[in-house]
Order: sequence, then structure tokens, then C-alpha cells
Amino acid sequence: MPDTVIKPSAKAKPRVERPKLYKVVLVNDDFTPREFVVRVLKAEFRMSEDQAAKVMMTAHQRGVCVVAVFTRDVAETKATRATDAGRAKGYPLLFTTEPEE
Ligand code: TYC
Repeated sequence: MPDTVIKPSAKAKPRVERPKLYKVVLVNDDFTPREFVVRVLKAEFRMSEDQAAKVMMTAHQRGVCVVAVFTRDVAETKATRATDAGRAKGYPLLFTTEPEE
């Protein structure tokens, strides 16, 4: 047994904050080929052909579609990489991020 026991003077409040989450949003345009959008969704967001096709068609028909939700850093990195993949081919493909409510 130790001779001296140090008692904390104040109660430590266990604060575990959940990190804020950000949506990656796919934005429709009139120029990027559908198959290319699907390819980018599969490569960058690890989606199956089926999932990617559904997300692409939702954006195509409604204007936008939420792709996935991540911490801020991951969401921004993925949105930038996916947008750059389109830009590299001369397409206006756009992924944006926005905080979840
Ligand atoms: N609208 C495009 C076309 O008809 C396909 C497309 C779908 C582009 C979704 C972008 O986010 C998008 N070729």
C-alpha cells in the first residue's frame, strides 16, 4: 500500500464529444458520362456497381444525392479527390461537403 494517496481536488468530468459529421454530396451536371460517375463512386467511396448506379441516378434525377457521411477531414479529402478525377478528364463533375444537422 502507498503511504500517500493523492485525492483529486475536483471531480474529472468524462467528456467524450462525438466528432461532427459531414455529408459528401454528389451534384448533377449535363456533361459527365453516367458510367464515369459510377466509376468514381466505386473507386473513391468503395461502392458496389449497384450502389454507385443508384446514387448516380438519384443525383441525375433529383439534382443532388448524399453519397456518404464522414468526419470533416475525410469528407473533404474524398470530395476533392472525386471532383479532381472528373476535372482530370475535363468533366464538371462536382462533389461538395456539408455539415450534418
Ligand atoms: N447527368 C449526367 C448525364 O446525363 C450524368 C450524371 C449523373 C452526371 C450524376 C453527374 O452527379 C451526376 N450524362
